[in-house]
Amino acid sequence: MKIDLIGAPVDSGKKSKGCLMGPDAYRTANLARALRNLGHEVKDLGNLCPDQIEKPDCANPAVHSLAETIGWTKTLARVGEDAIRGGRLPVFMGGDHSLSLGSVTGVAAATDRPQFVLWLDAHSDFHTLLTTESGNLHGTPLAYITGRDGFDGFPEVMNPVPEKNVCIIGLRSVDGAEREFLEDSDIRYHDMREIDENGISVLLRRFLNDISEVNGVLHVSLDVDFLDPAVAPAVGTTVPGGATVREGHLCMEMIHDSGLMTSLDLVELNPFLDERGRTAQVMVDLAASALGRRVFDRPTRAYLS
Ligand code: 5AB
Ligand code: MN
Ligand code: MN
Ligand code: MN
Repeated sequence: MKIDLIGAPVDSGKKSKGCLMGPDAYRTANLARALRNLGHEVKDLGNLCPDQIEKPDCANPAVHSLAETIGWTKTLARVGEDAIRGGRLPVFMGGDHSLSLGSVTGVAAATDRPQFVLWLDAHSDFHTLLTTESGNLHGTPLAYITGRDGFDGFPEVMNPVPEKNVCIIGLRSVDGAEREFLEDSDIRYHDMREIDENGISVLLRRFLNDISEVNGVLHVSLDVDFLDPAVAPAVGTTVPGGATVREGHLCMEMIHDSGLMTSLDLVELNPFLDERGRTAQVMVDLAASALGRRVFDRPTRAYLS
């Protein structure tokens, strides 16, 4: 596989800073080497800069860094679209989760196959510019990419991802406005309790099966806070009770086996809050699992059937 590593040091999606160091932390943790060792052709495109745009008006005074975030959206959408059209798999090295406003709209614009999105996150990121109370735009990408109104000033979404093609796994912090809209949507969402009661593989397998049935393609957006803060402390928005390292790997291994993933976001890593690089390392290991790393060449289930 040809892989583009895209440095997206986006730090405009929330007030506390540090995610801009994310791409370099992934480089230091040898993401490129890990993927090359799996036989991939890997190119690091370096760190990108946001398009410069004029500050648009916004009805919600809480919203901040709007122009910068719109600038990033434009840049990343373009680069993501180019990668897909060129037959490469973009890995967006974040940067905070507002980068997905661009990464997902870009890749979705480039494909003729049905686009699906897997959102691994403690949060639903389903605010609009008008409903966000924090004003932090890293809490908005799922609403934008599914084509909801309330994003004045942002580029029009050409190929919105249908709600029924989105699956959120890992939820444990959802705001009132998000909950209302989610419950009213066709998005499928699974909170931590559902993971505990069913096992994460049951939930994910159902989604992956539905994607293969219609010959779809899958974008995976992995927020560090999907994982429990005990194993992934380098994030500003910690919520206890998250996924284990093994649950993370199981998702990634199943995603790899499915052959469906065409693009990946690694978001919300804040190296300033890390402990000796351990969160960066966990994220690199997870990316490697999604791209083919396994303990044995033959899945164990071959022996079980
Ligand atoms: B993340 C919150 N819902 O809107 C808000 O980390 C948190 O990308 C958003 O998932 C978290 O500020 C955004 C309270
Ligand atoms: Mn998120
Ligand atoms: Mn989150
Ligand atoms: Mn976060």
